[in-house]
Amino acid sequence: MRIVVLAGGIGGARFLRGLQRASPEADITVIGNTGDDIHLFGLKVCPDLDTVMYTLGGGINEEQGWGRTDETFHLKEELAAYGAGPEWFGLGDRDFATHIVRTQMLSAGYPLSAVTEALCDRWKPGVRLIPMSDDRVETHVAVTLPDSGERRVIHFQEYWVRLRASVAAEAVVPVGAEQAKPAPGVLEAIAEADVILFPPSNPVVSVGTILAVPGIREAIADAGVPVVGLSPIVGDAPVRGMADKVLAAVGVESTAAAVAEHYGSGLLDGWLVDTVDASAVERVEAAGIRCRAVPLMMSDLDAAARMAQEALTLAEEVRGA
Ligand code: FO1
Repeated sequence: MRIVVLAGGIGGARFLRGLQRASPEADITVIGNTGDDIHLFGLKVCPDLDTVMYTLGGGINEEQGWGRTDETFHLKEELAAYGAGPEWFGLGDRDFATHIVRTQMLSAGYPLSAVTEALCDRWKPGVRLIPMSDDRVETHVAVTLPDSGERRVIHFQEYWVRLRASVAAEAVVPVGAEQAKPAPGVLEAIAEADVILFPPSNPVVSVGTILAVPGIREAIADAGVPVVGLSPIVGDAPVRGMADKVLAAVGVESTAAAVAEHYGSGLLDGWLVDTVDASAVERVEAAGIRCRAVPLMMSDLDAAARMAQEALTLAEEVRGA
């Protein structure tokens, strides 16, 4: 079975580990979000691609869900000693190697998709990881700074890491998305998929950014195969991260049903909500999206595998409908 997954960071990566366990024979292509990318110290950092690559490749810092295991921060300390900022983004020594190799290859003219393939040769994640685009897309957030009251547009990473999403996101803009083209292999993977999954990633800055690349949303809507998503919101709050903050920016309430409606029945055929949101099933089905309430907390690999299996089961129900 060919499965295409639109993945963001931590939630998407953990779901993928469960999907591999649930469907070990499946041929999985991951379309990775690159809107979180940031250029630091002359290097291109791709947080969501690296989180998928490290998580499935066995190198992830498990508690954090990002960055490497057994990290040291000598480079970070030395850079800070020179006053070379920013200091708020925690790049570890092992992680720096990934960004150096990536930036070297990009500078030699390789597209991000080829670079990602080369990095995955080392990590062997067991999926094909393709960036949503080879073109530069960087999500920025409009905020009103708490101390000065000044309105600023800042990089997503500054909003998420430095400000801890502590202020309202007044607008979320994937800069460059309109001009971006799907990376080689993205549209082909969607066209050849037997099922397409939206994991519990951030519906605005992760899955939403991937869908903002012209051609991807249309390809999924026209794929003619079941598209099933899993709610990243459980009990009106995001399981992890700050999805509620950016959902507010796009006028979507932080509920499992509202996220399904946000994706829309033109895109989604099925939607899994957590058992605590069982009351949402009726509203989602009224929106023309088949809905089931199942446990959605990825407390461990077995739980993630059960969720993935539920999504595949719902996809078959939808296919047969
Ligand atoms: N998240 C943090 O909360 N603090 C950090 O210092 C931080 C550093 C970092 C370095 C590399 C990387 O790939 C990810 C990193 N992240 C950090 C996570 C990152 O902000 C998120 O993983 C995604 O951008 C959102 O999913």
